[in-house]
Amino acid sequence: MRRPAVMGIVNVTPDSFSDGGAHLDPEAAAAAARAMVEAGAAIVDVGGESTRPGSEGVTADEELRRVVPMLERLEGVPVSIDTAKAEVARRALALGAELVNDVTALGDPAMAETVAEAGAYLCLMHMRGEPRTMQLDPRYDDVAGEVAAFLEERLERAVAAGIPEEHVCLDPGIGFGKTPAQNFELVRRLDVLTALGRPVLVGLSRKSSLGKLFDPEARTGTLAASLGAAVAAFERGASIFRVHDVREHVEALAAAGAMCASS
Ligand code: HH2
Repeated sequence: MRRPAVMGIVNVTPDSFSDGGAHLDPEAAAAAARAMVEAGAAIVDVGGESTRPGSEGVTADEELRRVVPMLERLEGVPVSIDTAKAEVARRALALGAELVNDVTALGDPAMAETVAEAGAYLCLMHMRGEPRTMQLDPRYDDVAGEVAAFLEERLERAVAAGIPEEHVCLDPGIGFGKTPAQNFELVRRLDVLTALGRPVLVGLSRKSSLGKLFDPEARTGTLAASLGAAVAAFERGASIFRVHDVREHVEALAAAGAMCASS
């Protein structure tokens, strides 16, 4: 039986699209992370820079100022660091993080070496362009094929830098330079990504594509829509789910998993 794993999201940022400002106190952020593990999260993804459409990004110093006080309070909690900067990844790994969630898939030339040296895990995510401009009329001839080709090339790069292939998972990057229709096509054709032989992580939680099913102006999706999307992705082969609402996803995916189980 394929067991779905849930990655809980804790953004230590003032401006993340959904939980921005909710976790600025490091003690409260650490408590939220521990509660996610108690609710069934396999790992907690800590982020200090919003990548929402239109965002400008922050310096490494500012990112470290946000995440380090929280990471120092997370002993015993499995942690992933959501960063595109090797400098931030290095510090987080030294503080016990086990996985680097890189939304630029090795955009920083020092990232692969940093992950390899630490013997850490790595999530490679596809993004078209950069957050500031990525939603300005994204076009693809074949979105699933192009995303898969990009991730395959970055996976080869990671392995060439000394990261064991078994340490890498792949993510189509829902909402990162894609229209709602392109996001849904990526989930519908997830087999093109699972064919690369690595676990596929998806981040559909509360994303605006889900909200836009009901309201064209929506900036976030509802919990119910997030659960439906996660189950659909699970049925198409995704195995790791990056979510804000951990307990609800653990329960929904356990139910979906029980019905997929072979006896
Ligand atoms: N989505 C976001 C951030 N990091 N990482 C992966 N691997 N996959 C995703 O889909 C993904 C991600 C955006 O969501 P969030 O962290 O909630 O918001 P923000 O970027 O505004 O902080």
